[in-house]
Order: sequence, then C-alpha cells, then structure tokens
Amino acid sequence: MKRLQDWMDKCAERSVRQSAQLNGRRSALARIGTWMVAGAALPMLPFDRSGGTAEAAMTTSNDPMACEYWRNCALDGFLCNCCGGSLSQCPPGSEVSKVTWVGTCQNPKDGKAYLVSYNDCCGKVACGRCLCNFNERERPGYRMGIHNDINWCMANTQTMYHCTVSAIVGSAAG
Ligand code: ABN
Repeated sequence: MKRLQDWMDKCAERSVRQSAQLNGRRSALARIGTWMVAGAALPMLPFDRSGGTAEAAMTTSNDPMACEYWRNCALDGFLCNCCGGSLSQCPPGSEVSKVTWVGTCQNPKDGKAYLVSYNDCCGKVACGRCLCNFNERERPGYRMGIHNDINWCMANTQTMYHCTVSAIVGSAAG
C-alpha cells in the first residue's frame, strides 16, 4: 500500500512540475522576452524594395528629356533639362548641391558602365516638370549614401529642392 502511495505521489509531483514549467511565470516571461528581442531585431534586417522586377524594367531612350534616358537610371526627381538647365547644369537662379549620390548606369551606345553624380539644384521652388524615378542599384534609406530619395540640398545654405542634374564623373570599368 505504501509503495502505491509513493508511486502516486511521484506521478502527481512530476505532472505538477511539468505544468509549472509550461505555464509558470518564468516561462511566460522568457517567451515575452523572446518576442521582444525578435521584434526589435526584425526592422534591422535588410529587405528588397525592388519587387524583383523593377531593375530589369528600364528600357532606354536616346531622348535626354525622357526619364528612360540611360543616364537617369538612378535619378529620383525633376530633370533639370526640363526646368531651364541642362543635363549637368542647374537652371539659372539655382545652385548645385554640395553633397550628392553617385549611381552606376550603362550607356547602351558603348555598353560601358559610368558613374553618374546626381546633384540636386537648390534655392528655387520645386520645378514640377519631368518627374522621374529610376532606382538602379539604389538601396534603402538607412544606407543614406546609396539612397536617392533624399534632398541633397540639405548641406547648402539654400535647402529648397528645385531639380536634379546627372553629371558623368567617371567610368565604372576601373
Ligand atoms: N534627390 C531628389 C529629391 C529631393 C527631395 C526629396 C526627395 C528626392
């Protein structure tokens, strides 16, 4: 009889311990902690904003006024050559941004890749003409130097954005 009671005691103790482990305060806190760490780490993970197809979608044009002109492959803004300037010169009354970002575009004429500096022109209200948005090799905003959706007039005295020029600054071939 005593052995049976011991056995029943052990079984009951084991099941109470298991239940405490699964449903106890400490395991609940551990689970909440895990979710908090995962929640904090998730936004830090890199993500692909291209949708898998955007980069392959650009068909080039020979018209410098067209968004599809090869040099504009990573330009996000108003084309300065639609706003009284040229491909690489700011319109009168605006000044070129002191900081910029550099993209890489392939010239269909010679097949070579070129470094293109996208400078914003500053100090006049937004031009509003020829809005283009191509993002080849662009990366999300937390990598600021390789992101184009930024007002590069930020370092100028006149921080108002007017339009964007695209100046070739070198060959990417090396
Ligand atoms: N670099 C063009 C631009 C200017 C202002 C806001 C977004 C993008």
